[in-house]
Amino acid sequence: MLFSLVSLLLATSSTGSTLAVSTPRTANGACTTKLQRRAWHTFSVEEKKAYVNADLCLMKLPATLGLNGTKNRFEELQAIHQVQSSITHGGAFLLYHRLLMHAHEQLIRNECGYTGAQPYWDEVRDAGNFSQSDVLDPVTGFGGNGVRPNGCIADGPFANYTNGLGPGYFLGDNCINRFVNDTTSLFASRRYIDECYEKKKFVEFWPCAEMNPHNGGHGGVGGKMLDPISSPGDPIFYLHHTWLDKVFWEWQVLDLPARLTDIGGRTIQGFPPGFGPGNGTGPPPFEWGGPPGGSSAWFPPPESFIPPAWLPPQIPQGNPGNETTLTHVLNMLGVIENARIADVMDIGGPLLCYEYV
Ligand SMILES: [Cu+2]
Repeated sequence: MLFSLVSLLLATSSTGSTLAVSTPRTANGACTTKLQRRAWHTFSVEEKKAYVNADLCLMKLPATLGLNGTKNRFEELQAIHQVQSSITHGGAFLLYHRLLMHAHEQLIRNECGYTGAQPYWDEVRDAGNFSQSDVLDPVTGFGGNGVRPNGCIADGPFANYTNGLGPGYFLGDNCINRFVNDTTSLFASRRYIDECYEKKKFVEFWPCAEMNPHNGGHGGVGGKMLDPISSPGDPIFYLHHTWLDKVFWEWQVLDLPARLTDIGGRTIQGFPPGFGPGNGTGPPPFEWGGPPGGSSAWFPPPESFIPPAWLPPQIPQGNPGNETTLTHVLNMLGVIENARIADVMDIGGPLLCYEYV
């Protein structure tokens, strides 16, 4: 599988932090005013415009951290994902992406004047019918399907954006491309989420969530979204992973407080035994091993998954062992402060301060 290639050796240097978290909270650290994260389809036209404009703003703000290939703040967020892909898709997967969504929310609020919360894509609502989703609306959404053969999007607010990262680990100008696949988007259906909610332990839940609910969203959009290394180059990534965070939080809520400390799984990328493409437990091997359903949908070329020489040395993970723990450090490369997994297990404080409505 492609991902076994990329999990060979990667990582990056640890850097300091540049942004303070500005969520209101009391002196003892409890959060008081929670940001209300809502579904995209409930946003008014004005709210949608404000959010899209905030992402366009990030794409214009100059990069400041010296991360390879980045020219703006939007790409600095993308670089966090690109250079750490092999160590952020194991047991830390859900927590790392939770913090990355928070980082995006902080940047658009602190640097681009956005006053709302990070929206999510209610993918169950659109499962099997991604092509008609509000998210892909060419006027009020993120633009529609791409145009073959390259799949570059040709309408919407991001049609003219030139992304500096990807495919895979490659650096260089490329478009945001999509190959929307309604059949693959069926893996975003409620039944697959309900299956995961049956799981009692985190070590069973996270691979279940990553398998169908997560991959259904990536594969249903296709193109850059299907790139396991540089997918945050499509702004839809943030709506998708905020949705997955909601799915994760709702599983946690089923058994609180126990699920505020339940963690585990391999520290490096890889499904545990019994999970994974090709063994009958999940969808076709898209994202992790090839195009959805073996269709002709674009998938990054295999050579783009070979870790390049410019990747910095291994990130200190806080727990160098094989098992993901609460002290595992989630490295944000200076875009926001690093956090430990223990800091992001609860979305209601003290570090994070939001709720899903
Ligand atoms: Cu993902």
